[in-house]
Amino acid sequence: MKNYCRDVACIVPTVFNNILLQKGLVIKSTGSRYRVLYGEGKIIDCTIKGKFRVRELRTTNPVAVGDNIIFEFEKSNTSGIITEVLDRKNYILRRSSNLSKEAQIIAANIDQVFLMITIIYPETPVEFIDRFLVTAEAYRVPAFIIINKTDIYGDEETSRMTNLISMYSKIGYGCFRLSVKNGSGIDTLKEKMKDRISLISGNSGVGKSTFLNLLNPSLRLKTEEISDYHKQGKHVTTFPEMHQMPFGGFIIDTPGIKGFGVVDLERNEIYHFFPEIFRISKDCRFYNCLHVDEPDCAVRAAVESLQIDPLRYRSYINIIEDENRKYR
Ligand SMILES: Nc1nc2c(ncn2[C@@H]2O[C@H](COP(=O)(O)OP(=O)(O)O)[C@@H](O)[C@H]2O)c(=O)[nH]1
Ligand SMILES: [Mg+2]
Ligand SMILES: [Zn+2]
Repeated sequence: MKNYCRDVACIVPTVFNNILLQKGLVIKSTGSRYRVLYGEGKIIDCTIKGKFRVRELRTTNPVAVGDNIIFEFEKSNTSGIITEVLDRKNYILRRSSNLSKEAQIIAANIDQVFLMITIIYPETPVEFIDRFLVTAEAYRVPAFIIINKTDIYGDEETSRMTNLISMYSKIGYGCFRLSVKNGSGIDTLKEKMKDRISLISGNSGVGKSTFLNLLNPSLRLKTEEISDYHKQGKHVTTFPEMHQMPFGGFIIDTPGIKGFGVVDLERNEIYHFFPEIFRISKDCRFYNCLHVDEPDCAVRAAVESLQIDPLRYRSYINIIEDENRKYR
């Protein structure tokens, strides 16, 4: 039991105006109630008092998992009131709904994000991976790819996996092969996640819950959740949960959350979030080149010569076109 609010001295409570103020870490949120970890592994349920706002941002939830907060005990001492949210090092958002300008904070103070994918059962499209990576880049959170279910891959799937790993490693994204089923690759990931706050995402069915259960058997998360599937498309408000790991650190699970919308991603800066495209874009003739049909575009030349993978370029174009649609 250590390291759970790293920068915050959780252990030492302060007395201010005769009120005992305590620092804590939000590990679960249901929208109005928050589960807070404080002291040496103690847990208390809290509500909030006052208004907490993220500057220049309309959020539907003032407090999210991963937040470091200050709370005071209610008279009974069995529950608490959050009075302050400490500065966030980062946070990940999604739009509350397609039409809304309001955003939900999914989680705060994340050290790293992992996208779990599978080559088959289900197949994860490259564009889905790229949208995730773009979001991580926009938030400046280090991103990694976990390829699960390696136990069922034959020659063809293994070769597709190897190609993906080679494509993403070349760009600079760390990739991990995993079989939750036979345990291969698990120790490397434990080492990577130890003492950090990690967020895991991925399509339904890739094995996230099974993975978390293996890392922390006391979680007993439901696997093969059909309900997740039915939630897709509907805007059901789900709140992610932060799970404590016995080897140190936390993993945030995002059930029912399909994608993280980057609020107000500018169309002309999307290529900044494709590191290999961004690097080459410096050689384009026009400083404001979008790499679509401009003359003397270094990016398109690099796609022709396969220096940039055409699959990645296609993801880029599709994301741009989506943004175009929004502005029409
Ligand atoms: N063959 C194989 N099946 C797996 C592996 N990991 C998970 N599964 C299976 O994949 C299905 C979906 O797993 P689940 O953890 O519910 O996926 P989630 O939707 O991402 O949480 C379950 O039937 C798991 O038993 C693996 O490494 N190999
Ligand atoms: Mg699940
Ligand atoms: Zn260009």
